[in-house]
Amino acid sequence: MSDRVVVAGAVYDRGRLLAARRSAPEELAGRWELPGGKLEPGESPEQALVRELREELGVETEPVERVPGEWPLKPGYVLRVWTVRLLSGEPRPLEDHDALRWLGPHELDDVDWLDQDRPAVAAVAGLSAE
Ligand code: 9L3
Ligand code: MG
Repeated sequence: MSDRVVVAGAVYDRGRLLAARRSAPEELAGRWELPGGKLEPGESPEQALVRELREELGVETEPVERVPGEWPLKPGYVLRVWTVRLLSGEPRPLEDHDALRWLGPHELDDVDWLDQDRPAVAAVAGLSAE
């Protein structure tokens, strides 16, 4: 069986990357991630990402490009990441997060990323440095 996809957004605004601190489940709470979540039946990854960022952060976004690569999560799930442009709204931690931070290019190591997000953030940083 193929792995189920979890989508996450590298939301950029004025050169800073948005990091979100998870409030649940207990074993992930307090760790930072690129916000997103699981696909619902019938959704494309891009549709799922736009929906998740609307639900979790209250913003309208547009996926820009897929970040090359794929990172294993818990068994049966993989993480795929898109860079995302903010179209409207100011992100707020509405659902599943209890804090947000905008990280400048030299601040990407300042938060305790989820293990699986660490290589994804490195890939994102590599893209934006090009
Ligand atoms: N996950 C890991 N890194 C991320 C995201 C968005 C999600 N950047 C993991 C955490 C959960 C699973 O994927 O185990 C599903 O995510 P969610 O639907 O709880 O956000
Ligand atoms: Mg989520």
